[in-house]
Amino acid sequence: MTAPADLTVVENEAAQARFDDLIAQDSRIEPRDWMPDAYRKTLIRQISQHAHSEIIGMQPESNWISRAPSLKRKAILLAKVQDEAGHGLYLYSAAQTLGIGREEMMQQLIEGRARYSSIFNYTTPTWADMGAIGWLVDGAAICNQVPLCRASYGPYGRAMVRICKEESFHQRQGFEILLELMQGTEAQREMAQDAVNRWYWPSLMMFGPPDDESPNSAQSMAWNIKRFSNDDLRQRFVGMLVPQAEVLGVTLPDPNLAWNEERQAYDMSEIDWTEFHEVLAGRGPANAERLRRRREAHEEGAWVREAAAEYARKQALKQQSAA
Ligand code: FAQ
Repeated sequence: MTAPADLTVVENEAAQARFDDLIAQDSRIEPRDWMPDAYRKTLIRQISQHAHSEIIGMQPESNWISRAPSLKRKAILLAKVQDEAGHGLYLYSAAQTLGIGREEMMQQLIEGRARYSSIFNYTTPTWADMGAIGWLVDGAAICNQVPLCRASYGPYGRAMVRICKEESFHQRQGFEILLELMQGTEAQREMAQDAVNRWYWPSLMMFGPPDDESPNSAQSMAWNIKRFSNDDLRQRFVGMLVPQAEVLGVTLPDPNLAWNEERQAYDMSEIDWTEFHEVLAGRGPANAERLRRRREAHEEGAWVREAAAEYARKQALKQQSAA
C-alpha cells in the first residue's frame, strides 16, 4: 500500500503534469484547477497591480471632470472614469479567484506596499492632457492588454476581453480631443503638442523595463501569461503611433525616431530609465498625492462597505430562515 506521503507526491506530480499539459496545449487554467504556487503568485502580483492601476488611474482624469470644456466632454469623461473603476472591479474579482481577499489587496495599496503603473504618477495641468492620456496611455494599455486576452488564466483573460473593448473607445475619445485641439487656434495646437511632449516618454515606460532587465518576463511568457516581451510591445506601440501622429499633426518628441528598413521597425532614442526607477521608488511628480487621495477615498467609503456588508448579512439571514 502506498504511504500517504508518497501518495501526495504522486498526486502532485500528476497535477503538475496536467498543468504543464494544459499550458503546452495553450489551454486555459481555471480557478478549480491545480496550479503551481509560483504561477498563482505571479498572477496575483500582475492582476492586483493591474487592478490598482485602474483605480489610481481614475485620479489624473477625474481632476478635469468639473472643468471639462463642454457638457458633452464632461459626460464622455465621466463615463470613461467610471469605466476605469469597473475595470478595477473585474480585475480584483479575477485576483480573488486565486485566493487573495480584496481587503488585503486594498490594504497593500493604501499602505504603499503595492505597485501600480508608473504612468499615473504624472500630473494633468491642461485639458489637452485628457487627449494625451486617451491617445497615448489608453493606446499603450490596449497594445499591452490585447495579448492578455489570451492569458492562460481564464478569469484574467476573460476580464481583459471586456476591458479592451472599453479601452478602444477611450483611445478614440483621446485621439478626437487632440484632433479637435489641433484643428483649433494656435494656443490650442501648442497645448496639444505640449501634452504629447509630456506624456510620450512616460507612455513608453508603461511597457516595463527593457527585456534584459525584466526579471518576470521569461517565466510569464513560458506560462502563456505574457505573449510578447516588454520591448516587442513597446516597438509595436511606436509603430502604431507614427501614422496616427501624422493624422493629428503632432510631433513625437524623439529626434532619433526613424524607420529602419532592415529591421522593419522604428529606431528610437534611449528611454530615460532613471526617471522610470525614480517613479517606481515613489518619487514621481504625483506619487504622494495619488496615495493620499486613495487613502482618503478609502476612509470616506467605509460607511458604504459597512452598509453593504450589513445588507448582505441580513439577506443571508432572511434566506436561511426562509429555507
Ligand atoms: N509601472 O519583470 P517586469 C491601465 C514593475 S494600463 C510600475 O517586466 P512584468 C489603463 C513590475 O511590476 C496600466 N511598475 O514585470 C488605464 C515588476 O515589479 P515586481 C496597467 C512597473 O510584470 C488607462 C518590475 O517592474 N496595466 O491601467 C512598470 O513581467 C487610463 C519588473 O518588471 C497593466 O498592469 C510600470 N510601468 O511586466 C487606466 C497591464 N513596469 O512586481 C486609467 C498588465 C514594470 O516584480 C486611465 N501588466 N513594473 O515588484 C503587465 O502587462 C505587466 O505586469 C507589465 C510588467 C508589462 C506592466
